[in-house]
Amino acid sequence: LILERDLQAAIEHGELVLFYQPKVDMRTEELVGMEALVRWNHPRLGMVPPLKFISIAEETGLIVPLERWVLRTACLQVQQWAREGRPSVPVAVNLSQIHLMQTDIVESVLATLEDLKFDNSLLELEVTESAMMHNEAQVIEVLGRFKQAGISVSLDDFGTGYSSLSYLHLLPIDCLKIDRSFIKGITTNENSRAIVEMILTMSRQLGLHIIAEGIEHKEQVELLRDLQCFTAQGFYYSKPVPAGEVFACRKLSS
Ligand code: G
Ligand code: G
Ligand code: NA
Ligand code: MN
Repeated sequence: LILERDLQAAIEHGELVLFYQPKVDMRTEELVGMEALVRWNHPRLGMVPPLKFISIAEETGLIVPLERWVLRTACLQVQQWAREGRPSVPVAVNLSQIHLMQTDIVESVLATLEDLKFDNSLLELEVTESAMMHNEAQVIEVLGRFKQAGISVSLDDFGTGYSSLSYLHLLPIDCLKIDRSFIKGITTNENSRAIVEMILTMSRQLGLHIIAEGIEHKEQVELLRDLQCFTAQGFYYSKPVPAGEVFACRKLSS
């Protein structure tokens, strides 16, 4: 059982760590980005996955200091990779709805980037489709200010949030991440495939980039390439790995 005070202490005592999952160009197998995913390296329990503590963090408000730590740490890591001569690709961090709704969210993120002298164009924010549906007007305003500052925004888990397609074109976003539940059946299930094709057509019409999440098989890669979808994230290329292993992944060509 994870308690609020344990999590508070974990944030303060440096027990959180970031893993990174590559985003890959399926044509060239080049690394084109990565997503930072938090874990809790618990002294007794070992590596605790985020599903075990994100909801507690959200219920207690600890998600705000937690994600501030994630942002700062991911940016510092990108700068460290640059010093090591690694190709510079954007890093994505997840923003919980609770954090997104903080009145000073834009100022807070921009202050961190300024403090680190971080290149804004190397940051992506991932916001879930369900977070968008609350306080639509406020979300549009906040995301618009991020976009203005050169930070890109992706709609995560797309297709699971029952969002109204009629206002998708109003959202200041750059990219849709197709939820892995649709990718899972893409080569075996007519309906999954139809949904993915529909999302691809729509995203082209709206000028949005697309990432296919949860790619696990070569057949999925081949089908998606045929459908002109070229960016992927999934176990087929790499699971989320510690910072030291991202560029060691043999499957990737960069
Ligand atoms: O890494 P893994 O696949 O176990 O992640 C499980 C879930 O935890 C995913 O939905 C992921 O988006 C979420 N998650 C990981 N890091 C963060 C974070 O920093 N903030 C939020 N809100 N969710 C995160
Ligand atoms: O979109 P979200 O932030 O929820 O996604 C991150 C989560 O998805 C992480 O927990 C990661 O481990 C998981 N994930 C990433 N790629 C795959 C995959 O190919 N298959 C499955 N089952 N899970 C994946
Ligand atoms: Na995400
Ligand atoms: Mn997702």
